Amino acid sequence: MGLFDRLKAKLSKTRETLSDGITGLFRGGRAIDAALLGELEELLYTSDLGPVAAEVAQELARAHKRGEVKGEDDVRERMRQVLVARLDERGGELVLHEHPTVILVCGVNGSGKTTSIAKLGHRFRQQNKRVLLGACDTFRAAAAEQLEIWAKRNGADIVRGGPQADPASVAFDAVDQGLARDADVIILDTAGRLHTQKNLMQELGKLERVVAKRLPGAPHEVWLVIDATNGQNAIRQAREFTAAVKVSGLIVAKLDGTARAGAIFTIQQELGIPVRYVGTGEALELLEPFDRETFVDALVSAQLTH
Ligand SMILES: Nc1nc2c(ncn2[C@@H]2O[C@H](COP(=O)(O)OP(=O)(O)OP(=O)(O)O)[C@@H](O)[C@H]2O)c(=O)[nH]1
Ligand SMILES: [Mg+2]
Repeated sequence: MGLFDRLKAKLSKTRETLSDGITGLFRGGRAIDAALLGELEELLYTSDLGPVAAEVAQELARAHKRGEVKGEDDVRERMRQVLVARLDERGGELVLHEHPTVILVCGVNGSGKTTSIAKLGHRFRQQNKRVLLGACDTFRAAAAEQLEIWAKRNGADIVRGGPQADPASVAFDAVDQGLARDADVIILDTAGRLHTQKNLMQELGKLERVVAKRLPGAPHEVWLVIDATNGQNAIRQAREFTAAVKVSGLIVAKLDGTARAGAIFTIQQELGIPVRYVGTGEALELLEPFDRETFVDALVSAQLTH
Protein backbone atom coordinates (compact mmCIF):
# COMPACT_ATOMS: atom_id res chain seq x y z
CA MET A 1 0.00 0.00 0.00
CA GLY A 2 1.41 3.36 -1.00
CA LEU A 3 1.43 6.48 1.11
CA PHE A 4 -1.73 7.76 -0.56
CA ASP A 5 -3.81 4.62 -0.03
CA ARG A 6 -2.58 4.28 3.54
CA LEU A 7 -3.54 7.83 4.37
CA LYS A 8 -6.87 7.39 2.63
CA ALA A 9 -7.64 4.35 4.76
CA LYS A 10 -6.63 6.18 7.93
CA LEU A 11 -8.70 9.21 7.07
CA SER A 12 -11.74 7.06 6.40
CA LYS A 13 -13.91 8.85 8.96
CA THR A 14 -13.45 12.25 7.35
CA ARG A 15 -13.61 10.72 3.88
CA GLU A 16 -16.98 9.20 4.68
CA THR A 17 -18.38 12.68 5.25
CA LEU A 18 -16.56 14.52 2.54
CA SER A 19 -15.72 12.29 -0.40
CA ASP A 20 -18.64 9.88 0.00
CA GLY A 21 -20.85 12.89 0.75
CA ILE A 22 -19.96 14.44 -2.62
CA THR A 23 -20.81 11.16 -4.34
CA GLY A 24 -24.16 11.26 -2.56
CA LEU A 25 -24.89 14.81 -3.66
CA PHE A 26 -24.57 13.93 -7.32
CA ARG A 27 -26.52 10.68 -7.09
CA GLY A 28 -29.20 10.39 -9.75
CA GLY A 29 -27.37 12.76 -12.06
CA ARG A 30 -28.30 15.85 -10.06
CA ALA A 31 -27.15 19.14 -11.61
CA ILE A 32 -25.17 21.83 -9.80
CA ASP A 33 -27.34 24.61 -8.39
CA ALA A 34 -27.44 26.82 -5.31
CA ALA A 35 -29.07 24.09 -3.22
CA LEU A 36 -26.41 21.54 -4.10
CA LEU A 37 -23.63 24.00 -3.34
CA GLY A 38 -25.29 24.76 0.00
CA GLU A 39 -25.32 21.09 0.87
CA LEU A 40 -21.71 20.82 -0.17
CA GLU A 41 -20.80 23.67 2.16
CA GLU A 42 -22.54 21.79 4.97
CA LEU A 43 -20.43 18.71 4.26
CA LEU A 44 -17.34 20.88 4.57
CA TYR A 45 -18.54 22.30 7.89
CA THR A 46 -19.25 18.84 9.22
CA SER A 47 -15.66 17.89 8.40
CA ASP A 48 -14.59 20.87 10.53
CA LEU A 49 -13.22 23.06 7.78
CA GLY A 50 -14.59 26.08 9.64
CA PRO A 51 -14.49 29.37 7.69
CA VAL A 52 -12.71 27.59 4.81
CA ALA A 53 -16.01 25.80 4.08
CA ALA A 54 -17.73 28.99 2.95
CA GLU A 55 -14.68 30.09 0.95
CA VAL A 56 -14.63 26.82 -0.97
CA ALA A 57 -18.39 26.99 -1.61
CA GLN A 58 -18.10 30.57 -2.90
CA GLU A 59 -15.23 29.67 -5.19
CA LEU A 60 -17.24 26.75 -6.58
CA ALA A 61 -20.27 28.98 -7.16
CA ARG A 62 -18.12 31.51 -9.03
CA ALA A 63 -16.46 28.83 -11.13
CA HIS A 64 -19.85 27.26 -11.88
CA LYS A 65 -21.20 30.63 -13.05
CA ARG A 66 -18.24 31.01 -15.39
CA GLY A 67 -19.01 27.57 -16.80
CA GLU A 68 -15.75 26.10 -15.52
CA VAL A 69 -17.33 23.62 -13.14
CA LYS A 70 -19.97 21.42 -14.72
CA GLY A 71 -20.18 18.16 -12.85
CA GLU A 72 -18.90 16.01 -10.01
CA ASP A 73 -15.39 15.57 -11.39
CA ASP A 74 -14.97 19.32 -11.88
CA VAL A 75 -16.22 19.96 -8.36
CA ARG A 76 -13.70 17.55 -6.88
CA GLU A 77 -10.86 18.97 -8.97
CA ARG A 78 -11.65 22.59 -8.12
CA MET A 79 -12.03 21.73 -4.44
CA ARG A 80 -8.72 19.97 -4.55
CA GLN A 81 -7.01 23.04 -6.00
CA VAL A 82 -8.60 25.46 -3.54
CA LEU A 83 -7.84 23.27 -0.54
CA VAL A 84 -4.23 22.57 -1.51
CA ALA A 85 -3.63 26.30 -1.89
CA ARG A 86 -4.90 26.78 1.67
CA LEU A 87 -2.15 24.60 3.13
CA ASP A 88 1.41 25.60 3.82
CA GLU A 89 3.85 24.17 1.28
CA ARG A 90 6.61 24.19 3.89
CA GLY A 91 6.57 21.41 6.44
CA GLY A 92 6.75 17.70 5.82
CA GLU A 93 9.86 15.69 6.66
CA LEU A 94 12.46 17.49 8.73
CA VAL A 95 15.89 17.64 7.16
CA LEU A 96 18.54 17.73 9.87
CA HIS A 97 20.60 20.77 8.95
CA GLU A 98 22.09 21.31 12.39
CA HIS A 99 24.26 18.85 14.26
CA PRO A 100 22.74 18.16 16.67
CA THR A 101 19.25 19.33 15.82
CA VAL A 102 17.27 19.98 18.99
CA ILE A 103 13.50 19.61 18.87
CA LEU A 104 11.33 20.72 21.78
CA VAL A 105 7.90 19.11 21.81
CA CYS A 106 4.93 20.60 23.65
CA GLY A 107 1.16 20.42 23.81
CA VAL A 108 -1.88 20.01 26.04
CA ASN A 109 -2.40 16.94 28.22
CA GLY A 110 -2.82 13.72 26.31
CA SER A 111 -2.45 15.28 22.87
CA GLY A 112 0.01 12.58 21.78
CA LYS A 113 3.43 14.10 22.56
CA THR A 114 5.23 11.09 24.00
CA THR A 115 3.84 8.71 21.39
CA SER A 116 4.76 11.09 18.57
CA ILE A 117 8.30 11.44 19.98
CA ALA A 118 8.70 7.67 20.08
CA LYS A 119 7.52 7.55 16.46
CA LEU A 120 9.88 10.37 15.45
CA GLY A 121 12.78 8.65 17.16
CA HIS A 122 11.90 5.45 15.35
CA ARG A 123 11.82 7.33 12.05
CA PHE A 124 15.21 8.99 12.60
CA ARG A 125 16.73 5.70 13.76
CA GLN A 126 15.59 4.11 10.51
CA GLN A 127 17.49 6.87 8.74
CA ASN A 128 20.52 5.76 10.77
CA LYS A 129 20.60 8.90 12.86
CA ARG A 130 21.86 8.98 16.41
CA VAL A 131 18.85 9.84 18.52
CA LEU A 132 18.77 11.12 22.08
CA LEU A 133 15.52 11.63 23.91
CA GLY A 134 15.18 13.97 26.87
CA ALA A 135 12.44 12.96 29.29
CA CYS A 136 11.62 16.45 30.55
CA ASP A 137 8.16 15.36 31.63
CA THR A 138 9.20 14.77 35.23
CA PHE A 139 5.65 15.25 36.37
CA ARG A 140 4.49 11.83 35.25
CA ALA A 141 6.97 9.00 35.96
CA ALA A 142 5.18 6.83 33.42
CA ALA A 143 6.15 9.26 30.65
CA ALA A 144 9.87 8.67 31.16
CA GLU A 145 9.30 4.92 31.44
CA GLN A 146 7.27 4.93 28.23
CA LEU A 147 10.15 6.69 26.45
CA GLU A 148 12.81 4.49 27.99
CA ILE A 149 11.17 1.24 26.92
CA TRP A 150 10.99 2.52 23.39
CA ALA A 151 14.55 3.90 23.43
CA LYS A 152 16.01 0.56 24.62
CA ARG A 153 14.17 -1.33 21.92
CA ASN A 154 15.37 0.93 19.13
CA GLY A 155 18.86 1.90 20.13
CA ALA A 156 18.18 5.50 21.04
CA ASP A 157 19.74 7.20 24.05
CA ILE A 158 17.67 8.68 26.80
CA VAL A 159 18.33 11.21 29.54
CA ARG A 160 16.03 11.15 32.54
CA GLY A 161 15.92 13.22 35.68
CA GLY A 162 15.14 12.09 39.19
CA PRO A 163 11.54 12.13 40.41
CA GLN A 164 10.13 15.68 40.36
CA ALA A 165 13.38 17.01 38.89
CA ASP A 166 13.28 20.44 37.32
CA PRO A 167 12.28 19.91 33.66
CA ALA A 168 14.67 22.69 32.58
CA SER A 169 17.63 20.93 34.23
CA VAL A 170 16.74 17.67 32.46
CA ALA A 171 16.56 19.59 29.16
CA PHE A 172 19.98 21.12 29.85
CA ASP A 173 21.46 17.70 30.67
CA ALA A 174 19.89 16.14 27.59
CA VAL A 175 21.47 18.70 25.28
CA ASP A 176 24.76 18.41 27.17
CA GLN A 177 24.76 14.61 26.82
CA GLY A 178 23.67 14.85 23.19
CA LEU A 179 26.69 17.01 22.42
CA ALA A 180 29.01 14.66 24.32
CA ARG A 181 27.64 11.58 22.55
CA ASP A 182 27.58 13.18 19.10
CA ALA A 183 23.81 12.85 18.66
CA ASP A 184 22.27 13.89 15.35
CA VAL A 185 18.95 14.75 16.88
CA ILE A 186 17.81 15.49 20.42
CA ILE A 187 14.08 15.36 21.08
CA LEU A 188 12.74 16.80 24.32
CA ASP A 189 9.46 15.50 25.72
CA THR A 190 7.56 17.84 28.03
CA ALA A 191 4.67 17.43 30.42
CA GLY A 192 1.18 18.13 29.11
CA ARG A 193 -0.13 21.51 30.15
CA LEU A 194 -3.30 23.43 29.66
CA HIS A 195 -3.01 26.69 27.84
CA THR A 196 -4.77 28.34 30.80
CA GLN A 197 -2.05 27.34 33.30
CA LYS A 198 0.06 30.48 33.13
CA ASN A 199 2.93 29.24 35.30
CA LEU A 200 3.28 26.04 33.29
CA MET A 201 3.25 28.02 30.07
CA GLN A 202 6.03 30.19 31.47
CA GLU A 203 7.97 27.08 32.44
CA LEU A 204 7.95 26.15 28.76
CA GLY A 205 9.58 29.47 27.90
CA LYS A 206 12.21 28.78 30.55
CA LEU A 207 12.93 25.39 29.01
CA GLU A 208 13.51 27.07 25.68
CA ARG A 209 15.94 29.57 27.23
CA VAL A 210 17.89 26.97 29.20
CA VAL A 211 18.40 24.88 26.07
CA ALA A 212 19.72 27.96 24.24
CA LYS A 213 22.17 28.53 27.09
CA ARG A 214 23.76 25.13 26.55
CA LEU A 215 23.61 25.33 22.77
CA PRO A 216 23.12 28.74 21.18
CA GLY A 217 20.52 28.57 18.41
CA ALA A 218 18.75 25.60 20.03
CA PRO A 219 16.02 24.50 20.15
CA HIS A 220 16.07 24.56 16.36
CA GLU A 221 12.50 23.37 16.21
CA VAL A 222 9.60 23.72 18.64
CA TRP A 223 6.75 21.44 17.69
CA LEU A 224 3.26 21.61 19.03
CA VAL A 225 1.36 18.34 19.10
CA ILE A 226 -2.32 18.79 18.38
CA ASP A 227 -5.00 16.17 18.94
CA ALA A 228 -6.98 16.10 15.69
CA THR A 229 -10.09 14.89 17.50
CA ASN A 230 -10.32 18.30 19.19
CA GLY A 231 -11.14 19.88 15.86
CA GLN A 232 -11.52 23.66 16.01
CA ASN A 233 -10.84 23.71 19.78
CA ALA A 234 -7.23 22.93 19.06
CA ILE A 235 -6.83 26.37 17.52
CA ARG A 236 -7.36 28.31 20.71
CA GLN A 237 -4.92 26.05 22.55
CA ALA A 238 -2.39 26.50 19.79
CA ARG A 239 -2.61 30.29 19.99
CA GLU A 240 -1.62 30.23 23.67
CA PHE A 241 1.35 27.99 22.98
CA THR A 242 2.57 30.23 20.20
CA ALA A 243 2.46 33.12 22.66
CA ALA A 244 4.69 31.23 25.13
CA VAL A 245 7.25 29.61 22.81
CA LYS A 246 8.38 30.00 19.21
CA VAL A 247 6.34 27.17 17.72
CA SER A 248 7.87 26.32 14.34
CA GLY A 249 5.91 23.24 13.37
CA LEU A 250 2.88 21.13 14.13
CA ILE A 251 2.33 17.44 14.59
CA VAL A 252 -1.31 16.52 14.15
CA ALA A 253 -1.86 13.30 16.09
CA LYS A 254 -4.86 10.94 16.06
CA LEU A 255 -5.90 11.84 12.55
CA ASP A 256 -7.15 8.25 12.27
CA GLY A 257 -9.75 8.71 14.96
CA THR A 258 -11.63 11.74 13.72
CA ALA A 259 -14.26 12.77 11.19
CA ARG A 260 -13.00 16.32 11.59
CA ALA A 261 -9.60 16.20 9.92
CA GLY A 262 -10.65 19.35 8.08
CA ALA A 263 -9.60 21.32 11.15
CA ILE A 264 -6.08 21.24 9.73
CA PHE A 265 -7.14 23.90 7.22
CA THR A 266 -8.24 26.42 9.84
CA ILE A 267 -5.27 25.64 12.03
CA GLN A 268 -2.96 26.38 9.11
CA GLN A 269 -4.83 29.50 8.12
CA GLU A 270 -5.00 30.90 11.64
CA LEU A 271 -1.52 30.06 12.80
CA GLY A 272 0.55 30.03 9.65
CA ILE A 273 2.68 27.22 11.07
CA PRO A 274 3.50 24.29 8.80
CA VAL A 275 2.44 20.75 9.62
CA ARG A 276 5.48 18.49 9.85
CA TYR A 277 3.94 15.09 10.53
CA VAL A 278 0.58 13.46 11.12
CA GLY A 279 -0.08 10.58 13.47
CA THR A 280 -2.43 7.96 12.09
CA GLY A 281 -2.51 5.32 14.81
CA GLU A 282 -0.89 4.09 18.00
CA ALA A 283 1.83 1.92 16.44
CA LEU A 284 5.38 3.20 16.09
CA GLU A 285 5.39 3.35 12.31
CA LEU A 286 2.13 5.27 12.08
CA LEU A 287 3.61 8.72 11.57
CA GLU A 288 3.58 10.25 8.10
CA PRO A 289 5.42 13.33 6.89
CA PHE A 290 2.69 15.78 5.95
CA ASP A 291 2.21 16.41 2.25
CA ARG A 292 -0.59 18.78 1.34
CA GLU A 293 -1.39 17.22 -2.04
CA THR A 294 -1.59 13.72 -0.63
CA PHE A 295 -3.66 14.93 2.30
CA VAL A 296 -6.21 16.77 0.17
CA ASP A 297 -6.40 13.93 -2.36
CA ALA A 298 -7.07 11.52 0.46
CA LEU A 299 -10.00 13.67 1.60
CA VAL A 300 -11.75 14.56 -1.64
CA SER A 301 -10.75 12.08 -4.34
CA ALA A 302 -13.48 9.75 -5.53
CA GLN A 303 -13.52 6.18 -4.21
CA LEU A 304 -11.18 4.21 -6.41
CA THR A 305 -12.44 0.87 -7.58
CA HIS A 306 -9.77 -1.75 -7.04
N1 LIG B 1 -5.34 6.49 17.40
C1 LIG B 1 -4.25 7.19 17.74
N2 LIG B 1 -3.91 7.29 19.03
C2 LIG B 1 -2.83 8.01 19.36
C3 LIG B 1 -2.04 8.67 18.38
N3 LIG B 1 -1.03 9.33 19.00
C4 LIG B 1 -1.19 9.07 20.32
N4 LIG B 1 -2.27 8.30 20.56
C5 LIG B 1 -2.81 7.82 21.84
O1 LIG B 1 -3.16 8.95 22.63
C6 LIG B 1 -2.95 8.66 24.01
C7 LIG B 1 -2.09 9.76 24.64
O2 LIG B 1 -0.81 9.70 24.05
P1 LIG B 1 0.52 10.25 24.73
O3 LIG B 1 1.59 10.14 23.73
O4 LIG B 1 0.75 9.61 26.05
O5 LIG B 1 0.11 11.76 24.96
P2 LIG B 1 0.93 12.89 25.71
O6 LIG B 1 0.65 14.15 25.00
O7 LIG B 1 2.34 12.50 25.86
O8 LIG B 1 0.19 12.89 27.13
P3 LIG B 1 0.67 13.62 28.49
O9 LIG B 1 2.15 13.45 28.58
O10 LIG B 1 -0.09 12.95 29.57
O11 LIG B 1 0.28 15.06 28.35
C8 LIG B 1 -2.31 7.29 24.08
O12 LIG B 1 -3.30 6.35 24.35
C9 LIG B 1 -1.77 7.09 22.67
O13 LIG B 1 -1.69 5.74 22.30
C10 LIG B 1 -2.44 8.54 16.99
O14 LIG B 1 -1.85 9.10 16.05
N5 LIG B 1 -3.56 7.81 16.75
MG1 LIG C 1 3.56 12.43 27.55
